[in-house]
Amino acid sequence: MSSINNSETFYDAIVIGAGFSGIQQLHFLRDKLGLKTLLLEAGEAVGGTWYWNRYPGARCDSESHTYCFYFSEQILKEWSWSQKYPGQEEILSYLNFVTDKLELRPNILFRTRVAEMNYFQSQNRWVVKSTKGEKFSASYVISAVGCLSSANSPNIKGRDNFQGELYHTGQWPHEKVDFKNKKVAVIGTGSSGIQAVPLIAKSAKELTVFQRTPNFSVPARNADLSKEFLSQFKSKTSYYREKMKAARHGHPWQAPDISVRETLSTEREEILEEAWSKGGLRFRESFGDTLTDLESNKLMSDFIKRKILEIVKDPNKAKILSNFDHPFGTKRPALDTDYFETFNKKNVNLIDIRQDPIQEITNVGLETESQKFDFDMIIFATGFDALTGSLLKMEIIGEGGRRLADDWKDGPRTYLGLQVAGFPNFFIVTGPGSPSVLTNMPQAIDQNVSWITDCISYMKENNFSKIEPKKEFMSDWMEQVQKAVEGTLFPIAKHSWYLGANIPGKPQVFMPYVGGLNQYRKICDDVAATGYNGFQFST
Ligand code: N01
Repeated sequence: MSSINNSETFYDAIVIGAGFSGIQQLHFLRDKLGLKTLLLEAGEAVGGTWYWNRYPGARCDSESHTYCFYFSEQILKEWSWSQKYPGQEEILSYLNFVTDKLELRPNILFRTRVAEMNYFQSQNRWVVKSTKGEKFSASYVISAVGCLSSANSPNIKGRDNFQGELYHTGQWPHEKVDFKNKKVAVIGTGSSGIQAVPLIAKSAKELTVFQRTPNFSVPARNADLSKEFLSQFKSKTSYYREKMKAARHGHPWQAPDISVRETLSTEREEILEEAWSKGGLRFRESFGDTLTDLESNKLMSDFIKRKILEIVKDPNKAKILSNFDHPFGTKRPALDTDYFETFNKKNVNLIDIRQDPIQEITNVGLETESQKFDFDMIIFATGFDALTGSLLKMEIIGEGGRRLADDWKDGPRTYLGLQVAGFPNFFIVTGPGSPSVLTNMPQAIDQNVSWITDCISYMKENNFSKIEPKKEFMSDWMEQVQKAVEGTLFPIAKHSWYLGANIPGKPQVFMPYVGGLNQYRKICDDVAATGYNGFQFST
């Protein structure tokens, strides 16, 4: 176990991770509260998710003018997005622009992966240790490691024997990957696979997609942003800010209060056709009961299924792609550009691995139960150990030597997603039990970061040096998180990463709070307004 000694550098606060959360948290603690703050980042540069996910087609499916920081009018006005949905390179440029604008680099230590952190009760301090053995000490530690940052590379038999190129979308190389004249396999058809497949198919000699679960996807209909749009947006930032605050998902719109099944079929068809032609996440918000009423959801699902059957010419491929096993929206649906159309290309094959499971990876390719394939390249688009993966990769040791990994062996437990009993002065941005991945992330991040900053400011004003949640409030919050999901269709999707079901052996607990970011914000504000009800402070 680490011990505090004189060789450590002391800080007021340490932030871990330089994505959207870490950048905003460092800025707020350093510049609003005047804390001596250090940000530790494993990568060589800022960006988080957008630093690591460089696969072809990587793009955000929140609209760019909402997928950004709203805390600075100046930054909102100075930066101009080029397209409706921002691509990975542009988001990375934006995060570098903000980092430079706020002069954050002197407070960031790159190439520093946190291995371990220990809380020392006698000094009320955390000691954070990197994989290289450096030690840093601080009163507060804020995890900003992200919800989807620990890549899941399935341990398929023979994986290490493959002689060709092997990639994971979430750990994509910085050098250009060339698909020309190559036989390529993509395993996985979540958002990453669905974005990458059409682009890989353009230059690969042959592309074979291995699908386990058919995924819903709606056309993105990406487009360049006009000067008129950008100037109206910049003149109305408060309007967008308020709209996003009012919404359950942090986007600047609300689903109308109409039911899919109670709408006349002709009218329903018109609404859905129009939404499909406009594309984007708003399709899901065409009606108010898509995620709460099974019959309504089936009507939406059937509409998408019909679209796939219309687009994909080969009936066998069309059937594999549309044979849905879960209600629309209960696993994260994707936005795409020509995903289903790509299966009409002669060089694109599709294998249903529920019917013909992958047996092993060989030195020259891959074998399913009934077929042998040769590949030059295999790409895992197999997602992440979501929400808890990156947190638990760090050994986090709290009061009295308790390990976070032990406390969470049956699933994560937090109060409001923000703190864990027994781990004083340790905060999590977009932690399990908060709305996080169900929202437009920068908005959820802004709420969490602002709340944490206000809380630390409150502690300073009141001369408190230690905060942690009361156990009974944490249990009560966990019950509320489970109750919120019981009123929805989410539990029907048994194989979802929201539940941890994509990781063998991971406890299956629905992790995000589905009650809505607007409702969650109100709960957090009420807690703060009542002197942080449910938390205990000491001096
Ligand atoms: O990962 P996923 P992702 N053998 O977990 C399959 C965000 N994101 O990287 O569904 C074979 O969704 C798995 O199958 P199944 C977004 O929140 C956002 O695509 O588990 N297959 C699935 O098909 C998103 O939801 C953006 O049966 C295996 C796929 O791999 C989240 O990140 C872009 C397997 C994994 O899909 C994750 O997306 C990209 C195995 N052993 C990502 N294990 C945008 O904003 C898993 N699979 C646009």
